[in-house]
Amino acid sequence: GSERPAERVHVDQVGYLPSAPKRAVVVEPERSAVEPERFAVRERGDGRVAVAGDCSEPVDDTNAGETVRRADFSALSDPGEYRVAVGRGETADGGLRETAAESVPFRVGADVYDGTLVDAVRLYTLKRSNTAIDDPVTGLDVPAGHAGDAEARTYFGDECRDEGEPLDVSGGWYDAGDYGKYVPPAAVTVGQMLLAYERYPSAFEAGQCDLPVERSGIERSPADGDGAGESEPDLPDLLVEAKFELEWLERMQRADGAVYHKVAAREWPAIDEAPTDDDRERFVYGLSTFGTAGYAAAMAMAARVYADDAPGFADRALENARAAHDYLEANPEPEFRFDAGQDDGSGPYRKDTDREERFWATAELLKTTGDTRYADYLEVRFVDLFDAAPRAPVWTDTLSLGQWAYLSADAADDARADRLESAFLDYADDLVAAVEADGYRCALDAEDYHWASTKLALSKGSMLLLANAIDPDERYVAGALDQLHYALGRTPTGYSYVTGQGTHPPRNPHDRLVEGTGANIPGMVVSGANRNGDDERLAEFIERTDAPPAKCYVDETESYSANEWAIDYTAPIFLPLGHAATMDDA
Ligand code: 9MR
Repeated sequence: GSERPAERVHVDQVGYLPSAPKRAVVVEPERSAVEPERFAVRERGDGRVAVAGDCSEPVDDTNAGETVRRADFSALSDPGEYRVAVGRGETADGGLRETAAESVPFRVGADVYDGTLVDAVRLYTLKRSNTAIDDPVTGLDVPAGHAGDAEARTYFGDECRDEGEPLDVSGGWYDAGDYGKYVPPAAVTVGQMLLAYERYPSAFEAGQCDLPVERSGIERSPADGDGAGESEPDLPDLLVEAKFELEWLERMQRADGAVYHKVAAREWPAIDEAPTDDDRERFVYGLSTFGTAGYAAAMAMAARVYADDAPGFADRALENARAAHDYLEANPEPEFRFDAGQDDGSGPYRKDTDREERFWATAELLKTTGDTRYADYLEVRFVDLFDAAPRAPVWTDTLSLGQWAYLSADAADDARADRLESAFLDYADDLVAAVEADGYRCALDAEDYHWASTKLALSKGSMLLLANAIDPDERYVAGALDQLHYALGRTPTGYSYVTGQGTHPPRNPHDRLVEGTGANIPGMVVSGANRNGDDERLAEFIERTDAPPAKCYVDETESYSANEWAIDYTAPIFLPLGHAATMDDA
């Protein structure tokens, strides 16, 4: 366990961009303390007052169960390190006569999130399965684990399904705090990475992260087909890492185009087992049309994104995507093939419908190829989804990734694309209103504080940046950055929900690689506040403290429903970080 932060003045604990709005959230004291009527932002070194003013009137924040004020210090644009103090009265230098509380230190600078971006990309490298890692930055030093992934068997009940030779499903990232590898979150994670790259290519460079691995990933033999052995010196690190996952994904595809569901063992490893301690046999389980569709979407995106720097790989990705889509066309009913016992030692990632994922797959293929057969498939099967209200993408629902792909495709029908653009703007306008009404400017409503709420806040923020690409509006950008500020520590709990970022990051993530090696791995977006208390430790905390939704969080290793990371939790941070990295460019 650990002490909970006692901060009363909440800031983005990493910091703010010079040109962006800057706000602190100030918790109103319950009784007879000094009222936080005014604020003063002081330089950390000499205490000089850089900017001061009045706090807003108090407002109730029901999600946090608090009354809060805001201190708006957007006028501050000089790079430096600061704290925000709040209190009463005014001194000659503009400071406070009585100080009630002060924030943790934070930075202002154009490069303020560069370290977060680097940590977020490197995190995936450190989570590579079947890969020896010796990382001078974090000290993580692990030999390759789970060697059996190179010849895994398909599994069904007590029997191994006879699908011919054992499969090589090596590579890819461990999903989360466990060592499973699952197709649906992999597809949406790669999708969000590639989307961030497509929107903000200049934010992601080759060599920016000093990846502690060969940039070409697991050695492929020429027999692996197009692109094997390609040298890609110019490939940005983000794309190097996404490619590593894509290469695993393609190993999960069957000859008929369908994609298996996951690679996992029949029981969970203990929380302190390093990868090499876990010698349980792992199997290839299940198969689904929703996972096959997500796969097709990610591969179709890869065919565009890698076309210049890794053309052989891009060609192969397109073939993979088309083959998956052919399977879907031949199998129009949703299928989730469940192998008996497949969830005994791994997460379910189950979804029995697949329309949102099919829509995404087909729209990406249309965008990449311009082939009218994909436009026809959408018209015939999914005409209703063109007019469905946009929703923040998550692994259970990729509708709006598909809507975005469609509206930005050259081959789109103009009238449909226009309607979709308006729908994105309507979504953004509503979300901005909700953000502005929330005490912490968090995009989550009361019901959203469920498992992986931090991810949802970032995903909602990402939607604002897509709207901003349609019709630039500084409220959209501010609202998106507000979700980054939330993830980085301007929260009701006082925690940053990203490991290694800020003064009060999660220090006890539910993570086998961390527990098994003792390493600190920065860049992990943890689940965060979860009012449903889906594990014993968190449930006990909620019961004992009667915590409001936004405070249902514990920084405890045991709490897998509040304090675990997963690949798809960090994924939606790349759009806001990409925007931030390019915002103060001349
Ligand atoms: O992120 C997943 C979340 O949306 C689900 O509600 C939850 C319960 O099914 O599972 C989460 O995913 C976990 C996965 O099943 C296994 N690896 C760890 C993932 C993060 O907790």
